[in-house]
Amino acid sequence: MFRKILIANRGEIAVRILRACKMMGIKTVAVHSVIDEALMHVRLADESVCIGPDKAADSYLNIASILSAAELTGCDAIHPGVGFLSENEKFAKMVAGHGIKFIGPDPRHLAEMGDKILAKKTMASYGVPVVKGSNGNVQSIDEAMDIAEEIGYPILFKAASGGGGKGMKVANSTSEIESAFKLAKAESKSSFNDDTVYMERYLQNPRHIEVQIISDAFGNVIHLGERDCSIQRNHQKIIEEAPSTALSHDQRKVIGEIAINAVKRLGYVGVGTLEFLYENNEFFFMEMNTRLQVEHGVSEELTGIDIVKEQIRIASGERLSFSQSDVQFSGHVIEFRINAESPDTFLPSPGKVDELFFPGGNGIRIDSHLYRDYTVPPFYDSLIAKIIVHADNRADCLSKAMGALDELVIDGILNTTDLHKKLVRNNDIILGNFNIHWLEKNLGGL
Ligand code: MV4
Repeated sequence: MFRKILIANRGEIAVRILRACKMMGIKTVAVHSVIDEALMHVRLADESVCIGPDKAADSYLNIASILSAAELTGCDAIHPGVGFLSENEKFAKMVAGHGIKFIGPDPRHLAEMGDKILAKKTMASYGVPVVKGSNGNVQSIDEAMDIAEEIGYPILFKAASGGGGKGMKVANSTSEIESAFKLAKAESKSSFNDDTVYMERYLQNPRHIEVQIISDAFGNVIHLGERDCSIQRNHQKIIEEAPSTALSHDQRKVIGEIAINAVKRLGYVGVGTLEFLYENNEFFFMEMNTRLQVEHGVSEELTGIDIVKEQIRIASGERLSFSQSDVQFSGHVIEFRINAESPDTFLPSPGKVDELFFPGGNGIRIDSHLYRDYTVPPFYDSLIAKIIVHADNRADCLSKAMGALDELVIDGILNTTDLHKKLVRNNDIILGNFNIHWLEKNLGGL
């Protein structure tokens, strides 16, 4: 097992990783930007190193600086957390080149799944269902017209280097192809410095369903069920839950087996998530996230499995400590993301936390780096806490969440608690009647 892990991240996820390390008897090194000196996990870590100025590009994305910190403190592994360098092939390779273990998959899988066209082709070849489309990059407007005729409208242009919705443009008819194609290409170029785009049939009202998988280097692959992440705005997830109200027992089994088979065929080692769109009882593979995810705690509470601990064990060459038949799914879990944002406009609201009280009790988990008098800086992601609620069934989970959200006090900065208080009382949410567009369509009337 590793002796000392450098946590190349900040905020709540850095605290989460630090907790796993402490439990496993592994020493921790926190790295932080200048303004982040007083972060909770920096206080809790065995050692800390300032890696640069406040801008993420100069600190949390500064590969040379992070590698120096790891060398200086004698770390034998680096956990990249979520976002930042977690899916960066070059970083993973450089970490390995320094004789340090990157806690994540092989760089070749970061590259393969990072290229959305290649990821889709690979998954389709393994029998994973995908949306009908161009099967590769689209070069010209004429070609786009021909493909659209074949697959039918509406169609969607997507960026090959994309993810997070950037570079996506819908065309509802022949007349919209030219502008959609050009806009998608221009946006892809400016966002990813790559104007390669491809086409798919546009699914109009799908759910976002993702499957958590874990696999070791000995060919053992298990899934921890699905998470429904349909409640989102602007490609930012707001609520995640498991199990999804949209799936039957049989559909859950089918998608779990599809995910396991794909991961086995890939030869993928580590934790990961396969993202699907789900519409009219059909799954369509979208992307694979080759890292830990913010919402991993939902699956942890549902199954009792510590995903971060397993991730670290697997990276150090150990076997999965359980098999699929050991995985028990118990009750219902909903995660509420608390962001330092206005609950109405979603504009960031950095500043000092004047008063803080977190709810508690049976089945309430709080993952957060906040403390009273902490100042939320304006430079990074606005996630400040995750309230993860577990109960025997969905109705109890929602009523428990109402109580927990009413107990929660975060004063001094605007945050999304009030939005969640409305959501847990909303009829569509209570009935499970929603898709990926629900929140944006209903925000005005909440
Ligand atoms: C789609 C789609 C509809 N049809 N693909 C958005 C980001 C990227 N990961 C995939 N995305 C979508 N792909 C087809 N063929 C709709 C979306 C989409 C979306 C997907 C998941 C969660 C939220 C979303 C919000 C808008 C659009």
